[in-house]
Amino acid sequence: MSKQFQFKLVLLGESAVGKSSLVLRFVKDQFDDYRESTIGAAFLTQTVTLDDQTIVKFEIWDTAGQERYKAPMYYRNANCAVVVYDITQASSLDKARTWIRELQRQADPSIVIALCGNKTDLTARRQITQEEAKKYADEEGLMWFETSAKTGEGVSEVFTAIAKKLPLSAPSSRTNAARGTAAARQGVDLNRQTTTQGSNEACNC
Ligand SMILES: Nc1nc2c(ncn2[C@@H]2O[C@H](COP(=O)(O)OP(=O)(O)O)[C@@H](O)[C@H]2O)c(=O)[nH]1
Ligand SMILES: [Mg+2]
Repeated sequence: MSKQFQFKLVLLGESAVGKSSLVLRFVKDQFDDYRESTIGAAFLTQTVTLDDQTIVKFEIWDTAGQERYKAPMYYRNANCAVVVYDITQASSLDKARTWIRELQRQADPSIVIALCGNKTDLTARRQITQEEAKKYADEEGLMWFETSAKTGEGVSEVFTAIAKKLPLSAPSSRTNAARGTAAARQGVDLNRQTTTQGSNEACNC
């Protein structure tokens, strides 16, 4: 019999770096060039099967820039965070560093943080080298990836690697299950406060 583990994941990063597009690619394997920007935050779920025995379910909170002051509600109790930058926008890595500093100070100390450089299909416009981003990630002890939500390159690898890094041992899985329940409750509250979509079935993000 397989075991399912549930974790809360939050996406953070400057506006337009491709957070919603990464989620759409991961959850529905789709990409939309002309998608509307996220209002409030969107909530989706997706599972990753690690092996016959182990399924990791992500509760994904996709945040939007306008909701900056509400961000702590989304990263509080998060088990993992994907901080996204756009490899064609140098300023977006600065913004990612700011998010990471905030997570390191304010989020759960055990949070797994992945830094993700998106839009690798736009190589001709690259402003952030792999070396620069990787060096920073190594210094801070972060996981580091590059992706293209447009082509799908590297996207599932981000979530699979995070799933493998999360603690799945018996004691911590109980903790995480408890956190999952708390996150679900928090989700209900957030739905009232924002224009959050309630589930991936209803989500147009
Ligand atoms: N070329 C390219 N465009 C992307 C990629 N990911 C997102 N975009 C585009 O970038 C814009 C912003 O994406 P969005 O997902 O809304 O960013 P968010 O504000 O961070 O959620 C949209 O026009 C997307 O189509 C990518 O990997 N490659
Ligand atoms: Mg968005």
